[in-house]
Amino acid sequence: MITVFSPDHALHQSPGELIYSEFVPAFEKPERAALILARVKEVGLGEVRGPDVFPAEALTKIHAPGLVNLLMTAHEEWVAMGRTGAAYPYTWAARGMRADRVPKNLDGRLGFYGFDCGTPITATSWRAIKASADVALTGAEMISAGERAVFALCRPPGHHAGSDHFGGYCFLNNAALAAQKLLDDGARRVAILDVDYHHGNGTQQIFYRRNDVLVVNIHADPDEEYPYMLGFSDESGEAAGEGFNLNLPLPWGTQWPEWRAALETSIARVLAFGPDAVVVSLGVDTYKNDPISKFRLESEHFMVIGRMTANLMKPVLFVMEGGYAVAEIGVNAVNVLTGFDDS
Ligand code: SS9
Ligand code: ZN
Repeated sequence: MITVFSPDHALHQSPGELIYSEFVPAFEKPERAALILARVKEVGLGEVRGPDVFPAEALTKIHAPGLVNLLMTAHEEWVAMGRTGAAYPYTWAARGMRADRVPKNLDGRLGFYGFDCGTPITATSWRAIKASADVALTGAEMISAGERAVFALCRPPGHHAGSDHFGGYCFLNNAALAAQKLLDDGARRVAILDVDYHHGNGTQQIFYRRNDVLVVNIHADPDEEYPYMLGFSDESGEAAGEGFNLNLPLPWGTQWPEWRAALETSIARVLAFGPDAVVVSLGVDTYKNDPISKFRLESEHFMVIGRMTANLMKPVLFVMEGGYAVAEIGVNAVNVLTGFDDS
């Protein structure tokens, strides 16, 4: 299968994140994409191409213009205020505060649109964020043009980013942008299957009231795990979207047999929906050695995930999300793709 990749991903480099009173090196780092690309080449997965460049309107079909504008300009404003380093929020919107009024002050706006302190904006972040979105949109365009499967090697990831919020190392929701593009190109229904260890809260929020995009998530139980405040099994969609959201939370320590059973359930739901295309939000942080996750999948299991996805017999766009066991990330991510291709 063809891989879409942009070297501009490396322009986003988080200086670090504050965890348990310590400022630690970022888990979401450029080596991740570099090692996945190296593995794509090593196994001869297929051609690697760059993205096309899409207009801002492709982004604002999914995201609030105020969010897009903040991502573009926050660091410039940060520097204009005499500050150095990356732009981090330090205050956040809570229930009872104004949601109808965007703060004027930069710190207010970072907190209004941001939802965690691990997702900083540097001087060159926007170029990487835009390139990542373009990679996903290009992949979608290729699926619309008749490709059976495409790998969008996105970085930074996207599934935690909602219509008007960024966080969880995510700025724009690459998978959601791709799904919307598939619909705009003529697909009647698109399913998003999110296999990242963390719940894709952004993707769920974006499509929660819609019935043209089915969102299915297999992830760590938010009672125990980030993002804590979304991803429970009783969230099934709202209004026209009722019944078009499926959450399959699993406990810390989940091993392959239980995870695989959740994938079987997901695949049955996707098939019942009857989509014209499927977007897989491909996180490999379900791996046993992932430094921030607590599932126990082994490298060989990623190949089975690819095989089971191929059994859907639908066009599939793989969009890279998380995975922080950097040494093994290439093997794990590409195992999914070779598993798909060999089926
Ligand atoms: C780790 C903090 C987790 C967010 C994780 C986002 C994963 C994106 N102790 N911070 S796939
Ligand atoms: Zn994740």
